[in-house]
Amino acid sequence: MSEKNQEIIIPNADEVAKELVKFSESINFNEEMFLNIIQESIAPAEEFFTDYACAIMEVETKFKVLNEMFSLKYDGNPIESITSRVKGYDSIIRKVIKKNIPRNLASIQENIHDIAGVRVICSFVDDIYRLAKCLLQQDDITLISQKDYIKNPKPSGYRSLHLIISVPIYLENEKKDVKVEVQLRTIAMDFWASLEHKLKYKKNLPEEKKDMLSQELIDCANASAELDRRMQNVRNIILKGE
Ligand code: 0O2
Repeated sequence: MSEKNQEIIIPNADEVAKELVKFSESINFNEEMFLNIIQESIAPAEEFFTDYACAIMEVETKFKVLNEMFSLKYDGNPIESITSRVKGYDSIIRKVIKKNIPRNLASIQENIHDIAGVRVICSFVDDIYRLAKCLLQQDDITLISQKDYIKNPKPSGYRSLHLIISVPIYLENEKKDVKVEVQLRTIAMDFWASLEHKLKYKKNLPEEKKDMLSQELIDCANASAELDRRMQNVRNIILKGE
């Protein structure tokens, strides 16, 4: 996912357009035929990605509003940072192949739920559940599925709360419901996940070293879960003493 406050990146259609220009020149297309191809193939793809970028804006705004509201009520911001991304063409294609789903935009929309991703980083575990509850009780949000990898961590040690939601976006003459994956995690969970992600994509490490690091990361995940629990306890005591 992108850095804090970075612009949402919509996968770029420039490369596809360049290939199309080359192709049209090689078979002597006229301008009108070329524009038709652009209209028929690139425009729907751009619209597809723009819908997800708009849905991200809606969800980010909802979290920013909740952050402001909580900071007034509880004297502190529950959200440390929000990062978002629209999945790139390459990862979408990899998922289409992995899931063996039909290769068209409608099927991708239906079957791939994390094309729009919003990651919300909190200091404390309690804030994760409080924010998720507030988001889900908003009447324009529909919960499609929820995976609680905090209560039930993955064997790798991965912890986060995942929500797949549907949010409406309002366009010129229509309303569309768009799916967004929201990942809520603490700073410690995020620190762990980014390091583990690096190990996953490290290709040139010998197998035994990978196994040793995976085990080390499981131990780190347990230590970071314990740290989250202790920090939450300290905070609870401070709040009670007020
Ligand atoms: P990226 O680049 O992070 O977007 P599916 O989403 O359909 O493939 P599933 O099982 O429903 O499958 O997804 P899951 O495992 O609930 O959540 C997928 C996302 O969670 C991943 O996205 C990661 O962001 C994160 N995640 C899940 N497990 C791990 C893990 O063990 N380590 C780390 N570091 N992250 C994890 P993607 O698609 O992998 O990519």
